[in-house]
Amino acid sequence: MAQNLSSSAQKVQDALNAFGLTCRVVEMPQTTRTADDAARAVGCTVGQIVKSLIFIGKQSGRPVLVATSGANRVDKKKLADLIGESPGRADADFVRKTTGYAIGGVPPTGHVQNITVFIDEDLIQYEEIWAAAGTPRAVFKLTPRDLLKITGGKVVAVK
Ligand code: 5CA
Repeated sequence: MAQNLSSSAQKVQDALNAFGLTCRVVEMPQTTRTADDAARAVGCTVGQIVKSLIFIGKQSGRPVLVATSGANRVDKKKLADLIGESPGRADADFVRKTTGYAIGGVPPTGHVQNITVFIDEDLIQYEEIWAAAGTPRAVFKLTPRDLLKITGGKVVAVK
């Protein structure tokens, strides 16, 4: 049975549909705000959670999204080499303005503007991974191949 999704979660579902994926956004009774929360809620390992972390190019002011395994931290020096400038951590306002979603629910796709995406190579090993879907309770299950498709992201070493 399809759920009645909140409007932010529905936007993500619409984006997934537009890519031709059959993934279904689910809104959980429990919080999925952090990677640990999400892993607990869906019953997977924290490494299988896709953290959609927003950075800002310090010179250009451009947003960059790093789809990071929930088990990892992004090494800013490695990210700097990838984007050709120093990355800063985005604040909550910048995240909302560039993605259209609040921290804790930022999905890897379906943003209000086009955002360059890098994908943590550690996510590729899993058969199934889970990503946020617009709200701090909404998630969807996908494959690493799906993640590449919906982000156009480049798989990189960033931890
Ligand atoms: N729904 C979960 C799992 S999919 C989720 O969105 N996890 S997340 O890691 O992608 O988003 C939470 C991240 O937002 C935290 O790891 C943290 O890096 C970042 N964050 C939390 N609070 C702030 C803040 N005040 N300013 C900037 N970034 C923040």
